[in-house]
Order: sequence, then C-alpha cells, then structure tokens
Amino acid sequence: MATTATAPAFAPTESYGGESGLWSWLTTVDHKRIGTLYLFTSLFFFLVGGLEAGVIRAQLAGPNQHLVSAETYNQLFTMHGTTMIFLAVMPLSAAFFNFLIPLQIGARDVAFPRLNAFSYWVFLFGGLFMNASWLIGAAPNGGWFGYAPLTTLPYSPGLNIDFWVIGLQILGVSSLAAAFNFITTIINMRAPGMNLMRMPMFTWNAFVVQFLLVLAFPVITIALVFLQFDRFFGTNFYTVAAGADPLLWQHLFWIFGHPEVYILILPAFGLVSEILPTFSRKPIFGYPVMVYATSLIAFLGFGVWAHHMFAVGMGPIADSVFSLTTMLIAIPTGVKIFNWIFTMWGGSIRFTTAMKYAIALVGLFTIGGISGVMHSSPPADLQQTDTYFIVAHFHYVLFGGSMMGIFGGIYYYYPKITGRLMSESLGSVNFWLTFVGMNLTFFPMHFSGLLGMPRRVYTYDAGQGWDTFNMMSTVGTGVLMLGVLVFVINFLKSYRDGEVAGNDPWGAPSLEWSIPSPPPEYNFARIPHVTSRYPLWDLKSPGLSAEVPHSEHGDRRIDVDVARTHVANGHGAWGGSEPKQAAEAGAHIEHSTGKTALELGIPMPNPTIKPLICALGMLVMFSGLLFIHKDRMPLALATMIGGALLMVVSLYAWVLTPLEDPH
Ligand code: HEM
Ligand SMILES: [Cu+2]
Repeated sequence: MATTATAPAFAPTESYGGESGLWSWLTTVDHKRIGTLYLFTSLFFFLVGGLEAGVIRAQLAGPNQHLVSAETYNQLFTMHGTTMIFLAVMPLSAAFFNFLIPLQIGARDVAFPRLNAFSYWVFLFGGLFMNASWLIGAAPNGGWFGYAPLTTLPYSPGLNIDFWVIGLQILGVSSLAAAFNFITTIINMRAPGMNLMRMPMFTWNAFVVQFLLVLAFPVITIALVFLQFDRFFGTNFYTVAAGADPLLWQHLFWIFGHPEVYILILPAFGLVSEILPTFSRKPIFGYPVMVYATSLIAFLGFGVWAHHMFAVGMGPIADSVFSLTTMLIAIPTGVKIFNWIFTMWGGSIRFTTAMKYAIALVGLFTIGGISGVMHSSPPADLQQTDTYFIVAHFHYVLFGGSMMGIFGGIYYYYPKITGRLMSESLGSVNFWLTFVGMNLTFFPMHFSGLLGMPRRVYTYDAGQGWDTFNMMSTVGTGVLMLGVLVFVINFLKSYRDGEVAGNDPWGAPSLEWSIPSPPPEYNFARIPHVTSRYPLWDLKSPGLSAEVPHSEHGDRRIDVDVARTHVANGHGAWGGSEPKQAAEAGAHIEHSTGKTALELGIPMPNPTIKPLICALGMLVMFSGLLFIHKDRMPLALATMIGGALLMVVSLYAWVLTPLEDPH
C-alpha cells in the first residue's frame, strides 16, 4: 500500500518504549496499557453476553419451544443483563476513560497509576468470579435487579444469588477506585491553559460519570451488604415476616439504578461529541450548554428512581412527583440531541464508519428516549411495565445508545490505540448489519410488548399475536451477530494489516491527536500549553476554531512539539482529512520525538505486580463466603482469613514502595 511505503510502519508495541511480554502486562501501570486491557476484557464479556442473548432469542423464536429449561432461562437473562451492564458497557467506557482522559487533558498518566492497575484486576477477577457460577450450574437467576425478598435465602437457596451478591461487590470496589482516580486526575493534572471549559467533551462526560459512580455505588453496596448479611448471617433487613419493608430493596436498588443508566450512556455521549465535530469539521454546537445539560442530567438523575416502581402502589403524590421529574430530565437530554444535530448542520460531513455509528446513536437513542418518556406517565407505565415494550425501550437506549457510541468510539480511536486504521469497507458492512439487525431485533418488541407479552418468560403459547414479532426479533439477532462477527474480524485483522494512521488521521481538534499513534509511554515529550478548546485546529485549520474563545488575543498557536515540527517542515496548513497525508505528517513527528522516557529524562512510574496480588487477595477473601453455604465453616474461615492476609500484606508492600525511582 502506498501509505505504508512512505511512512515507517512502526509496530504498535515498540512505540510504548517498553517490553511487551506477559509479565509486562501483568505489572503495567501505564494508563494506555490498562485501557487496552479493559478494552479486550470487556469486548470478550460483550461476546459472552451476546451469546447468552442468542440462546434467549433461539428459545423464543417460536411458541412452546424447549431448547432450554425455565431455570436455565432465568440464569440466562440474569447473566445477560448483569454481564452487559457491569462487564461489558461499564468497562468498555472505562477503557476509554483510561486511554483518553490523560491524553485529552495533556497529562502523562492518571493521578494514581497503581490504583488504576488495581481497578482493572479487581474488575477482571469480579467478572471471572461471577461467570465461574456457570461451571457449577448455579449462575445467578434473580434478574439483573435482584429484587429482595425474592433473593433472600428462603426463596433463593443455592449459590446462584451468592455469586451475584459477592460478584457485584467486588466489581463495585473496582468502579469506586477508578472513579476517585479519574476525578483526581481531571481536577489536578490538566495541562497549563486547559481550564475546565476547554476540556474536550468526552472528558467532560467522563468527569460527570465519575461523580455519578461515587454517589450511586455506595447505595447499591449498602443494599448488597444488607442482602449478604441476611443470606449469610441471619439478619432480617429484607425479611418481611420479621417486619422488614418489602420495598426497601427496590428503593435502594433504583436510587443506584437510575443514575446507573446515565453511567452507561454518558460515556457514549462523550464519544459521539468528539466524533460529530471532527467529521462535520465544525466546533461542537453550544459547548457550554452541553456541559450544563450533562451536569443537569446527572443531578436530576438522582430524583427519578421511583419511576421503576409505579406498579407497587406508592400513591398519587409519589407517582406524580416521580412522573414529573422524569419528564423534566428529558429536557436537558433533548438539548444534547439538538446540539448534535446543529453541530452537523451546514458542516462538511464525512461518512466514515465512526460517523455512521455516531449518527445512528443520535437517531436510535432518540427512539429509546421517547419510549422512556411514554412510561413516565404512571397509567401508561402500568400497561407497559414488565412487558417486552420495556425490553424494547432499554435496548434502544443501551444498544442503540451506549453500544453504538462505543462502536463509533472504537473505530475513531483504534488508530490512536494501535497505530493503524480499521478497514472502512469492512466497517461499512459491520455498521449496516449491526444497524439493520439491531432494529429488526428490538423494534418488533414494542409490538409484542403492547400485545401483552411479559418479559422474563421462557416460553409462550401460540395464538396470542406474538409469534411473528418474536420470529422477527430472532432473525434480527442473527443479523446482529453477523455484524458483530464482522466487527471482530475487522478489529483483529486491522491490527496487522490496517493502514498506518499517523498522528492525526481524521483532522481532529484535541490534544490526543498531536502525539504519535500509538503514543509513547510518556505521552507528551513536552507538556503542551493550551490556549483554546481546539488546539489542533488552531494549528492546522485556524478557520475552523476562529470563533471559539482564545486566551490571548490573536493567539492561534499551541506550544507543543507537533507545532514546531509542522512549521519546520512546511506542513503547517494541511487539511488533515486524508489518512495518507496524515501518515506522512505522522512520519515527521515520529521522527522528531521517537525517544524513550529515559533518554528524555522523564520520570515514569515503575511497573509492579502488587496491585494484582492485592486484587487477588480480595477475590480469595470474598470467595471464602461461598463455603459457608456448603457447610464447610473451617474451610470458609481459612479462605477468608488467608485472602484477607494476602490483601493486607500486599497493600502494605505496595504503599511502602515509592511510585518512581528517586530523581
Ligand atoms: C446482542 C444483542 C442483544 C440481544 C439480542 C438482547 C436480547 C435480550 C432479550 C430478549 C432480553 C429479555 C429477556 C427476558 O426478559 O426474558 C434481554 C434482557 C436484557 N438485556 Fe439484552 N440483548 C442484547 C444486548 C444487550 C445490551 C448491549 C445490553 C446492555 C448494555 C443489554 C441489557 C439487557 C438487560 C439489562 C436485560 C434485562 C435482564 C433482566 O430482565 O434481568 N442487552 N436482552
Ligand atoms: Cu430509571
């Protein structure tokens, strides 16, 4: 390929300036490598969750089928929901937080690199722990929101719910540690001149999500601790016969659960807010309004939880209040949608695969948003709740929103992560199969739902008008799976054969595109000085960012290596829209900054295995609980105490080792 001939095809791992063996991955504290680990692990879990969905849809293809038993079906939909939410979409977002936040704010790493590694290992172990339940045929079976008292011991004996309660607590530790890390990173480590209102939109969305995590996860943790105590130690938090409130779990769960849906969607919104301006070649429409709308969504998100509980009979006052707040929250959400549309309006649009996914999000999320507003009205909700209408609604939001945004984000950032572009032709096939498959799967569910088909039933009788819609959904799932298969092929193949990307294959405006792809371990040879929201456009296409505020009058330049290189090479004004040009420019930049951290005298944190050991200790400690229900008390105690010791000792060793060599 011509491009590969003119530009040096630097192999992805070389540019990290470090080793690439297994040990280097186990001990890494580099936010980019940790991001990559998150990406691979969560894509794997996405495939697992997708397979579970495939079995569900095969079972429901026609009436009265018996591919799986009712009990297996319960485990399938519970694990599908739990996996997609906690092991796929959340960590996929974390992959982007890790990779992008330091790059977008001009930092060399996150605030606490070792804590970051710890978060990843805890997530991995939590996911493996939860899925280990399949091996003994006791996967969680109480639905993804695990309502107590159903999930208390008398109604759910067996280890199924134990795996769920313990697994979610392990995963919560990971999310909380990561959230504190990113909050500190964003507040403390921005490059000079990068004030809050100059942060890229992705970082803004990520910032808001971290606060949602910090405020919402403690609530579910409390709910889970209560449940754990009820199940293991005989307390009565959820025992109605002993005077417990049967709605306690529901309130606690949904105070977490509704903010959780914003935790799932805002990162995708952030990605789309990067993609749309780049491929429209226009600044984002109404940047400050986007920031305020995002913050307002997060704030209001804590005041709508009981719209999940209209059916329990809370009374007219509570119903009215939660109905109103739910309708209110649609306003800032609608504002964001209009801002995206105005961003594209009048732009010179390039329909890359990333752009197609971004536009798909705008359309499909809107469908899910509108059906959401439909069940903000309690009388309407009483008809829709627990039917396939709800399943249609939340898949438009979660697949049409979160997953579409994440796929777009992967196509957009793959070149930054690996140094190579994903194939656009495979990308187009991938996109259209996914788009058609997703709509064919989930749109008919609106109808089967309104015709009364309940969710979470393992089979149904013929002659209720549901058969055709179910067949359509199942065929759609087949198309969707083909689409995901093409994605996987493209993802793996492009790693070897993809066109070399160069620093800035898309002509994008933010800092991450000013450095080589993949970035060197230290990210920025010199920390950039930022004077506007769109530093790279200031440099390469000043016309595009002329209207946004700049700190110094007439100052259109960022003081960063890439600037000098370009000017020196007379490439100052290239448009940046062609991968080929970009690759050539990238070659110059790579040439001028291809040094290791050591050569440049940049102190980097030392790799360490201790966060992994600490996470392992925590896993062992939690697993010990399982033996209690097998009546193996001594074994349980030994495992828990052993795990706790491992955790505490490695934590001490970690804390007492300095992060970097003395300098
Ligand atoms: C790969 C394509 C997907 C298909 C074909 C699919 C299909 C389904 C179906 C048919 C159900 C209803 C099961 C029942 O109520 O009996 C379901 C439930 C669910 N799905 Fe998906 N889904 C897909 C992707 C996703 C994604 C990406 C997410 C989230 C990010 C997700 C989250 C959920 C949740 C939370 C539930 C509810 C589980 C429960 O009732 O406890 N799904 N899915
Ligand atoms: Cu909600």
